[in-house]
Amino acid sequence: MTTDPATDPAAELDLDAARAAIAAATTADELDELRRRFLGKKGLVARAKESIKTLAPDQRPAVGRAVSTYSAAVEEALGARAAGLGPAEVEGPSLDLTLGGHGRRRGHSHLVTQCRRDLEDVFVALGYRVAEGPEVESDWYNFEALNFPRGHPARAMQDTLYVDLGEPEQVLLRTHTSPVQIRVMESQPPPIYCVMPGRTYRNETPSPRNSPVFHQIEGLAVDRGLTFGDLAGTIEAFTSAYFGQRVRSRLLPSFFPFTEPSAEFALSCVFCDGSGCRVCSHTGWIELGGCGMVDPNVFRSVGIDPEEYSGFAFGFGLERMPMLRYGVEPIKTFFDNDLRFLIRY
Ligand code: 2U9
Repeated sequence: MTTDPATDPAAELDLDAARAAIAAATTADELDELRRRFLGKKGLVARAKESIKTLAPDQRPAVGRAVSTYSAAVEEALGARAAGLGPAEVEGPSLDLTLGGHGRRRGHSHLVTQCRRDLEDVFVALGYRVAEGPEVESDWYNFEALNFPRGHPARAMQDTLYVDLGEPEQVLLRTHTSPVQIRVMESQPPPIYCVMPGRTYRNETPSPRNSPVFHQIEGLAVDRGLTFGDLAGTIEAFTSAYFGQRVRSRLLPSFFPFTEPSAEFALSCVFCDGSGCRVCSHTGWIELGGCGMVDPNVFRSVGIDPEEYSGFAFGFGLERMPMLRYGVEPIKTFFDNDLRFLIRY
């Protein structure tokens, strides 16, 4: 970057230098040290984020995006180098005859947690806040308030795990993070710009490609004058911040009870750059999640006037992001706790 370090906190983030240092690392310990230097609590990225607050508000989004892009690229370089070291070097020498005195390998966050934090950073740089809510929910927050009336066929698509508490089928494990959006809208007036990451549950038999527990992240924006164009631009912004500028996004019509109009969004294939390969079934696109304009019925259920405000929302499975970025598959890998996976990422 060529900007002035005195005025631009992203200016000292030199990606070429970071990549060179990572490429020169020959052991897992060296990589750990570099991860701390670049991405640690007191690392370069953390310091740059801290100083974004000192900038003029109109400068923050651009600098925030630059910091997120740098952080994603460093993360990718660290992952690629760890993969390049191979299991023997990552796990240390296969025959170690030294006695005593070994430091313990320091643990690190699970890949899902890393991804969640990376995405939170991307959205915070876009001006969003992060909200959380309970995993045990009521029928009202999980379905009714989201325009899924009793008996609505869309309820059957979300195989629900009910909790044996109170009235039958009134308490459940949330099937999506959308109930948090209802709670946020109930607790504060617009404007709202919020993301909701968290664990979700479906009544699925565990298999390599299906997990009854998975993670979602959803976003909600409610303000005067928001349009479908704002939604499309937001999807383009966060997908390119996470995957890099080469990745493009597209929307196709769909249906969800809580949004109208609704769309599915897809990324240009990160493996073949959109030219068509086995992973994208030769379409050039990989489907990621759903989105749409908040349905007026949803606004009415939380007391927001749909004549005055409009809003958009989007949601996708969190595991899909590192699956695409690092080629991790199947989804079961995230929940097996296999040390070879946990150490590598
Ligand atoms: C409110 C209003 C609108 C959030 C949305 C989707 C579409 C969606 C799934 C994709 C894959 C989750 O992980 S997944 O199963 N999500 O398709 N989510 S629109 O819309 C909302 C949410 C809350 C009040």
